[in-house]
Amino acid sequence: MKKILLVTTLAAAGLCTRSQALQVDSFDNLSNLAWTDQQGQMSVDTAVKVEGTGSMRVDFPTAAGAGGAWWDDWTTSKDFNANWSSFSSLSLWTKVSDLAGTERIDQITIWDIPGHATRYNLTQPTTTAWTQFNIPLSSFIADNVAVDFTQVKALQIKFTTWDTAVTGSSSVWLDNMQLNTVPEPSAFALLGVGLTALLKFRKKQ
Ligand SMILES: [Ca+2]
Repeated sequence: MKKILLVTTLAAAGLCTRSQALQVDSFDNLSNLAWTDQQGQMSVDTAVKVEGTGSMRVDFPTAAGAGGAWWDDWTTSKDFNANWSSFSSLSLWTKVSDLAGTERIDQITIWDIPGHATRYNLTQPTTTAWTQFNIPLSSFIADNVAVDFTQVKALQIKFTTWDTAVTGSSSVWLDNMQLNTVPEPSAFALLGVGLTALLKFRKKQ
């Protein structure tokens, strides 16, 4: 009886944590990127990656100076589904070459078709290892009017901090950006909970 209970509970737990993801960009190539305000040097790194055949790498030259900002943009005509309303979070992997400077992914901005912006500021990294951020879409803060997630137009990523000097000779990597759904209990998971309750009831009898 205990074995049945354990198997049922494990099956329910496994199904409860299942979620779906839609890849926004693999960064195996840079064809989906429209790179503006470019001062860093962007390339595909086929050696340092967490997914597929490569990651996006941005190298910051010493001469970049202060006040620089680096952006790359997607548009709905290129890569991702404009309707994000069924997704709950945006995840990405990032890595920095060192912790001495401020070079990193600093801010992500989502724009809708009417032109409203909502932003999320990432925290300063504490490790040079690959780190995954999984950002709830509800954690993005709108500039003024709330963004309509049924008609997302563009995604912008700002590298390094605004109005802060670039220390130079640093690199930032970005890989495997995905949209994720909220894990929801499936019918099998609910069945598992029901069976568990039934087993407990029988045990009491
Ligand atoms: Ca990749």
